Amino acid sequence: MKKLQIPIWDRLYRPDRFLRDPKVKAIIKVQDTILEATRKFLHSKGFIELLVPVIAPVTDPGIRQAQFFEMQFYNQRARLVSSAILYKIASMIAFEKIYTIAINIRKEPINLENFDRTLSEFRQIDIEVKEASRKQIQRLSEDLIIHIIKSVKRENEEELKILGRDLRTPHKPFREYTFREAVEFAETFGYCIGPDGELSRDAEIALSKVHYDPFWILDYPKEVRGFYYKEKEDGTLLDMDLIFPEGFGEGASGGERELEPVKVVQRMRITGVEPSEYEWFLKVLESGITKCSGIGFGVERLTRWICGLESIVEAIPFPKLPGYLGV
Ligand code: ASN
Repeated sequence: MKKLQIPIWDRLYRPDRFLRDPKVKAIIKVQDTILEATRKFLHSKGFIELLVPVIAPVTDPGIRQAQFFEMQFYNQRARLVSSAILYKIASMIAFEKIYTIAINIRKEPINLENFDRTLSEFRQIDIEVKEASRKQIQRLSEDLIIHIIKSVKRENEEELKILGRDLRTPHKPFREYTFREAVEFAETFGYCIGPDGELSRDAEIALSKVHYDPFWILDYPKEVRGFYYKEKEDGTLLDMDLIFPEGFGEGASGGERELEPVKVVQRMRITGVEPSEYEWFLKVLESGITKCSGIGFGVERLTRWICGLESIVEAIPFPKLPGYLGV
């Protein structure tokens, strides 16, 4: 990973100082290729782009230690949307394959350690497919990642040279670990599960450092993830995280959805969510969606990995860091 070229405070508050920098321009051009390649690939597979809101009465509660930003929308209490998940699932009423490049806003804890990969405002390439299994979404994601990398290598030779990034095209299928196996692997490096039941950030980075291709972690425990993932008989979830290699860590998460209203309400209760707040979403489920699966890739995390950047701050032109509004 390359050391941050421009001080963090300039990146937040002085675009006049950094926007002309050749490295910054190179990153933004690579990001443009990533977005264009994503849209081209998904359209070629029959996906349509769905626009989703930024303000809503409720949003995705499965955002781990982060909280929501609340706001007043006329005389109603509203939230800034933390993930497109509810809208992706709702769209399955009418569509087979959708994607959205959605803005996600999360009140992440202010923690200087997180500045390498956590933003309060970021984008996700969110994908949802009717009748698809988790496995099908994994294969689609691998093809998408490989397509993006090949496009960047073809179109951004000069930019990659400026960034000093030697980008390797990954081989598919990507390696898979269950959450249990990943924990056991991390234990061999001296890490254990954090108090929140998740692999700690350091454990995940340690695993990421010993891989040269992205890899999957499957079957997270049901207590630590959102109510929208389907539970298996052994009590783990039909979900997955995609971990980028070389120490870049988590880059995407998704899974097969729980769509049976009774089970969704049960899972809401387990994860401390009040079902009455999600009435509209439960009505959507009651109207009948049989099966769907999806995934969301963090655009800035993908950019960070592809460009080989030390900090996520460099992977977005006008960053919003936890606690720092910037410009
Ligand atoms: N994008 C994730 C998914 O598709 C959900 C999330 O962002 N919390 O499952």
